[in-house]
Amino acid sequence: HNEGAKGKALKTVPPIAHPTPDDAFGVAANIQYHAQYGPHFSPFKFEPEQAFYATAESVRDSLIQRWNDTYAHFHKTDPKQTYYISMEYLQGRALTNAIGNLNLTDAYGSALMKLGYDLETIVEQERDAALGNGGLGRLASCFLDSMATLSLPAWGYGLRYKYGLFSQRITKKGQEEYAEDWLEKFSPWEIVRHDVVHPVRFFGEVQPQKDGSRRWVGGEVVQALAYDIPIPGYQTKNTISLRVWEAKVPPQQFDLYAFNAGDYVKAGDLHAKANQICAVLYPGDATEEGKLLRLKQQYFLCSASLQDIMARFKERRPTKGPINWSEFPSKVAVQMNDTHPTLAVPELMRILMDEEGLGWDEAWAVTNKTVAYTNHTVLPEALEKWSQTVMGKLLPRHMEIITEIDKQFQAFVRKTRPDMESKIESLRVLDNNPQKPVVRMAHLCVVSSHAVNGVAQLHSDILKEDLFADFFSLWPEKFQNKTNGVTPRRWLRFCSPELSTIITKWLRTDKWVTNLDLLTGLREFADDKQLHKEWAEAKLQNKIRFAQYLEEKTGVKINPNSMFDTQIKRIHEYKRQLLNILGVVYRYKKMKEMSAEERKKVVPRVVMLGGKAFATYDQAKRIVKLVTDVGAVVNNDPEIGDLLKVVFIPNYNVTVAELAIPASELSQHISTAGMEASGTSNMKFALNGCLIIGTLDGANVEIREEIGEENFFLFGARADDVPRLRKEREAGQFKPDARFEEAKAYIRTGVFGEYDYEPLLDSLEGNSGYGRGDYFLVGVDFPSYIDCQKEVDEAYKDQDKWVKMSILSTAGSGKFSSDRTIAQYAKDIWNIQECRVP
Ligand code: GPQ
Repeated sequence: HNEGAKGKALKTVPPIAHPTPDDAFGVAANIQYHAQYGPHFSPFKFEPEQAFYATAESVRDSLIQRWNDTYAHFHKTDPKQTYYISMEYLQGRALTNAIGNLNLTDAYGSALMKLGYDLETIVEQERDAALGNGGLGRLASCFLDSMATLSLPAWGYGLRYKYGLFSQRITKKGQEEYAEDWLEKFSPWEIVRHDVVHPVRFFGEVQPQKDGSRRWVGGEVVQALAYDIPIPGYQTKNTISLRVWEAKVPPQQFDLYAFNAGDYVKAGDLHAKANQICAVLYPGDATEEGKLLRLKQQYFLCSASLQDIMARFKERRPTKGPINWSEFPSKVAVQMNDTHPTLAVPELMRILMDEEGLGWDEAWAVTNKTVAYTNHTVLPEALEKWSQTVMGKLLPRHMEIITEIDKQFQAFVRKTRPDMESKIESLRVLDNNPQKPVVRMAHLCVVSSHAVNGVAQLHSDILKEDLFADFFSLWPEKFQNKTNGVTPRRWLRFCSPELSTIITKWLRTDKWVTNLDLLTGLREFADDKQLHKEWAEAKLQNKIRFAQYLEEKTGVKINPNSMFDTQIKRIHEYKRQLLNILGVVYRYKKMKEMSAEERKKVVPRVVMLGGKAFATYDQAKRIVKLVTDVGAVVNNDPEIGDLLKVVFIPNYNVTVAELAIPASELSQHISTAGMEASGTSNMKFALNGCLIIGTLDGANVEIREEIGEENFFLFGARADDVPRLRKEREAGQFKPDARFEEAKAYIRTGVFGEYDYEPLLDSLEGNSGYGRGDYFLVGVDFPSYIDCQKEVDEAYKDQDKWVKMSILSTAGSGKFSSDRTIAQYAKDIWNIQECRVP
């Protein structure tokens, strides 16, 4: 099944030479080879797109060689391995990162020159692999980069969605969604493994066996086919794999008789069903069909991945004698990225019991020592609950196992903690509410895992004190914190080469790329005039580049000498883009009321917002519409000119982030305190010397600690105060600030157009029909937000001070490397060690 497959092995002959950093001719020849002999395009054309594919295929040769060496080494040394299971990966583009990690950037740059191209043109041909929604998916991708760079024995498992996250177009109507066919031509990075296939069953029934065991039979069986995407580490030969599954049915299941009888639909029925599984990332789940499909996806991922893990484990055992399953947790760690892959738990139990013949207790001990769970949200609507009926139909054997876990959990509490009897109902894995009996996936995760972690200190504290407080009292030792991080390769070294060069020059080393704590060395030069000059120059270059991009995409011309103020993330009410735009509306109104003299003192600002709204999330879509409508008026107001611009950045994705973040000077992370589990773009902005205006939420708390409170623009209610403030708001005890009323009233006058904003504005009222009566406390935080924005303007007027704060932001960002996060997972949860290819 796997890299160490038994059977006839390839005889080794001396390997072909691969390009070295100083061999631009070799690289050029290799690119040319792929352009001429590749199976995808006409051989004598060399348009940019074709040049990209040939370049990527050439890079892939080097990756495959390293991949093979890495897995041969893992196979030989047989270390404990981590398997990161995630429904989402937001990989973005791969070319710059791959040649950067392989130290071949210059070689490819000059090779392409010889072939008549500059590297940038070629890089821009690549489509983003957007197999994720937002922070959770991007985190998984940063983690893979760090696991490879730290030379850890690890794999990522995911799904090969045909259509990734939709692409967004902004029209007069607001956001429109289009399918994102990232595989339209093909992806040059993936390698299909026709020899790695696992059967996955749906529906069917459970048959009791004579020996008392149980067996799941019948139903529909689809095949999971593996595709590997190589993940190169930085300055290590280690190249690991993101293995994504595609659903297939064997050709025998194509009903040729039905086809020849003219029933084409019936003939291809099973194929069509299989194709649905990996068709789209996050199918809309408003319908029962949508819900069922999402559950199928989750099980498909878990089952294929666990079978694969099992096969590898067995392959590495001695051939003689029975397998000692108690060894399994010393060879395998499974990390569940939120509750989406929870079915890994009953699937591992099923395989161990029904296929390998273990008893319940033995299987449970193995499972518990193997799996761990990361929670990424406390929002009640995001905590997955599956209908027991649907689960029982689709996965009858798993429903039995889940029911048994629920039963044993109750017995465990009664036995060990009789004082908690009254809590049992609310803690159970099954919620047997007769109206709608469901499985609580988060409870299943907590009960089954040996470790449960949050993604920032504040969030992990909330898990222990609030969301999972009773579980914490049962198993205090399970709960941990692992503050998120981001890869410094993609998010500084490669996205801002200008700033990177300066950092390397002043620190006199480039070791910060793998040891981000070294950035503290910049503090020593925070007042140095020469560094200030270089720093500001690099920022300006990045601003000019992004301004050109924006003008191309939106037609809005922005002045690179204005303050670049950015909020980019998924559009969600709790993230409070509405607070931002209401602040802009207030600013605009005040500017309209100023005399020409007063206006001269205004700090010119470009406020940019970007992000996708889930297709059926109406309030989020209205927010997008409001931003674009405000922009249309403000940007064309001759009285205002360059003093204020409001731009909606269309189709926000990883590639856009790589341009926007290095260009930003202020970024907004302004969620209602207690609601953003961590945030990760806050870390990317701080790392790039962008100042933050933010609430004490998620990782903002730790960022502020690290960079110094004097370098962070803080406002708003604290997480501890939120419940009380909500109660007061509900009880009508909240007195809105006049400025908040003024901003809302201004929109209601119709200056920004006739679109019906009432549902949005009404959600901010105390006793709202829409939303939950300003549940997100926009009105409560508005005055402190406006005051804080004034401080921002004042600080910006003193450019020396601003640049110093910017340098200190970067200097204090060392903690937020995903290398640090992954090292902590490896040590505290996975118990795995470095396994470096010699
Ligand atoms: N997050 Cl549960 C997502 O992006 N998607 C999800 O489905 C869930 C969480 C985010 C979370 O909102 C951010 O605060 C985190 O920084 C991010 O996960 C990574 O932990």
